[in-house]
Amino acid sequence: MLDKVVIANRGEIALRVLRACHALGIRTVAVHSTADRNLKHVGMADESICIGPAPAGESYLNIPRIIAAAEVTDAQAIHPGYGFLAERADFAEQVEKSGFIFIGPSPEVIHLMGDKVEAIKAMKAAGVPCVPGSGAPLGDDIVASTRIAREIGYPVIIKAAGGGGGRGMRVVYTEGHLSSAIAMTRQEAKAAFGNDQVYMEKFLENPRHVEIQVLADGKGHAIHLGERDCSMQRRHQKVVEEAPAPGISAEERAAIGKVCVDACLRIGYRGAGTFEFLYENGRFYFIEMNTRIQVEHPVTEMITGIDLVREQLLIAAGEPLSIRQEDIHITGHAIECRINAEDPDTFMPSPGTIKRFEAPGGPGVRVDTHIYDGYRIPPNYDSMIGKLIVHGPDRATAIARMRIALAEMVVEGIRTNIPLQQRILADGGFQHGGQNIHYLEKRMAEKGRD
Ligand code: MV4
Repeated sequence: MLDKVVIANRGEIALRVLRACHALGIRTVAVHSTADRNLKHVGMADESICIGPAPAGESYLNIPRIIAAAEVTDAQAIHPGYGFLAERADFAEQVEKSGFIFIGPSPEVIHLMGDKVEAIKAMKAAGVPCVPGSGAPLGDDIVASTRIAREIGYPVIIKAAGGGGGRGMRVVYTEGHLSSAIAMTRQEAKAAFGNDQVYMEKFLENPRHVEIQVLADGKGHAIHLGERDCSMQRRHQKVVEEAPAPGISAEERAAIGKVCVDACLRIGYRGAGTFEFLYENGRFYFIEMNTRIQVEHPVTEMITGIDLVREQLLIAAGEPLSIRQEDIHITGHAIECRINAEDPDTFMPSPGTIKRFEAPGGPGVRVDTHIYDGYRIPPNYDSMIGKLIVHGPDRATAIARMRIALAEMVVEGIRTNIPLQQRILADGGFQHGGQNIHYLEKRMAEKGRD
């Protein structure tokens, strides 16, 4: 087993990783910026090291400082959490070259999934259903691109190979707009990602976002843990996630899950991972793979009883996966509401000092947060301050528990999106289930909002 892990992150996920380490008897090293000396996990870690000033570029993204922290503390491994360096192949490579274990897939696999065109090629070759598309970067020949778009059929979407997560995309409804859309997306992609490659897909107009969680040991064994529905989003930021996805049958789950497991084995995947799909008219279309633990992993943990961060640590320690697919049983329904320090109407960040925090409780309620009474939220980072997760025997019970938990939760001193979450949970369309990725923004655009 590992004996000491550097947690290269902050906030609730750093605390989540620390707890998983301590549960396995692994000592922890917290690395933090000067703005983060008072983070909850920093006080709980066996050791802590300040790695730089508040701006992430000089601290949480400072690769030499993080590797130096592992060296001076004689740690064996580095857990990247999500965001920051979690999907940087160059970071994973430098961690390994410095003699440490990167808790995640190999640098080669991270690199493969970072190039969306290469990722789609690899997945298609592994039998994963993808969106009809160019299957390759678009060339400079507009005649060739026009032919591809006609074959696919309008509308099409132009995406940056170096993008992902909603960055660098443009929808094209008619041939007259194709050439300029390609040129503009290419130009933006070059500026934003240093990679001007773009590709084309059929634009699915009303899909849901359904993703499959996998675990693989890199030794020939992989499993899936079912799906999550993350369609409740605003500007590519997920707001509410749930598992299982409403309306997905056990047969559909088993079939798409097996496809993902087989793909993991084919590409030599190791660790926790997520296959992102668009789901429309009963069909799954792969769009991207995430090579990290995700924010919304707790809903999967609640319905499977599997501790995903524990499994990440065991896999990184070289243990073969001890869970077989037959051991995975989905029980009940789980919902996660992201709690953000932001104005519930304008979405402007609302950093500041937490004057009072009361966590909700009761059966099936889980609170993943690093906030406490008197904690000051710095203005330098993401506005997510925690996650409220509930589990119940069925979806209606989970919704009822979430509404009570949101009502119980007290966060004073800053503004939060708790009122928005209350409105979503009270919404008839949400309660019906199975809404598409546009539902929340459309609903919010309607005046009255209830
Ligand atoms: C799409 C799409 C429709 N058709 N691709 C946005 C995030 C990135 N991961 C991919 N995204 C989309 N790709 C095709 N071919 C619609 C979206 C999309 C979206 C996807 C998931 C969750 C929210 C979204 C919001 C807007 C657009």
